[in-house]
Amino acid sequence: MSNQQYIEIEDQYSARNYHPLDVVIQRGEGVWLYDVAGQKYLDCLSGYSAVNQGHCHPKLVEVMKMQLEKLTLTSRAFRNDQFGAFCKEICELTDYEMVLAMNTGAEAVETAIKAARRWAYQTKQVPDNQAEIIVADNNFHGRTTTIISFSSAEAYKDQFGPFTPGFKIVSYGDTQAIEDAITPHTAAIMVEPIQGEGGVVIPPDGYLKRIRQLCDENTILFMADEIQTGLGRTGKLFACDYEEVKPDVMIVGKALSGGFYPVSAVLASEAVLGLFKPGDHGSTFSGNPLGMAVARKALDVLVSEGMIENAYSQGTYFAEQLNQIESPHIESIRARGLLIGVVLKQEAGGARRFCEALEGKGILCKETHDHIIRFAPPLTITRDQIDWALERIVSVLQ
Ligand code: IF1
Repeated sequence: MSNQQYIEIEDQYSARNYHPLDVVIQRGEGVWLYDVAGQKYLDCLSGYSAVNQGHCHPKLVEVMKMQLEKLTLTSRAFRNDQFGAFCKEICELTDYEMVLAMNTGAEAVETAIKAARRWAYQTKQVPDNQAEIIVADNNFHGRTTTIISFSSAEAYKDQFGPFTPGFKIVSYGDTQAIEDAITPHTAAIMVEPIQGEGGVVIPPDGYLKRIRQLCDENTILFMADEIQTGLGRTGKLFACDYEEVKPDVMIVGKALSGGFYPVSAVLASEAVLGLFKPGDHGSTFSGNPLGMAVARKALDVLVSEGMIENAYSQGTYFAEQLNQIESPHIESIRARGLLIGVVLKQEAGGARRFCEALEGKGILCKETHDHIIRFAPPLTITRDQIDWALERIVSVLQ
């Protein structure tokens, strides 16, 4: 079938809830993607940062194949030989006492919200049904109806009401706004340490440290959504590590399985996650042996193959080179590790057409918030591959 035929079938039978580039990918290997005509592309989106380990990492393929032929799902009504090992290994890696495994990022965010509310009522003695959670404007935490209830983007919530109460939206980066929003009913403050979808928005230095302080002073849970920024993307295990801040609740997903299988998780102390009693919460696929096996290996290769350090050094280089490009279209470069945003001037006519031009040169990336081009390649990218990309990026932006 031709590219066009694939597109026509998809457009006829699938809900049109995305506006994808017209590229039809068939195969992935490391940082490279190949379309149905065999055309090669450098992946600068990495499945929205789920493929940090690179496409079809051989060790992840091998582990998943082995598990696939043994056991894929028991439900957690029974135990399996992968689940406990995953829990132990992720808690040791991240220095948290406990973990609750889920599947998608949104489910992990919903789990964190339920944990914060349960903690507010049982530990902080907040009156029933009056727990409040403070979130930031321009946030992105997922697409469920509760999560879009506290989105500040009309497009994400328009005509999906009625909405879940109990959330306060304050301006991102502004700790005074957080302080002013705190009440005796505040259960938690939940933010992305860097707003990905918000346009790679990096908060002022000390933002996370101040939130940590406010939470300590007011007995509030600091919840960090590192589903996109976590697991090496910003050049450290977590973006919170840049300020040496440890949230009470750490939410991860995406690259937790290297993009092989939906695996997400909430990490916290026993004082928080211990409040879930049998039957309080769960999901059919949570903790399944297939997802656990590949997640264990995804975390292993992330660390053992130096991907986090590589993200730091290659991201620094990538951003330095982008900052040197003389282009009438570039407003600024926002970067932390391999989470990079090229902010275009309003008069540049929007980022979509630059992404389409880059596609024509063999680079796949995604615009965010109309005028920002996001570059987030797999963390395995090499200096040569970045130089290959820069050649093309320069020619398009100039
Ligand atoms: C889409 C955005 C990125 C996330 C953070 C939770 C979730 C996400 C910080 C939910 C998911 C994905 C969802 C995908 C596009 C993509 C995205 F543009 F939507 F915002 F990456 F920036 N917290 N982000 O980034 O995790 O339930 O998807 O597993 O919905 O279009 P999920």
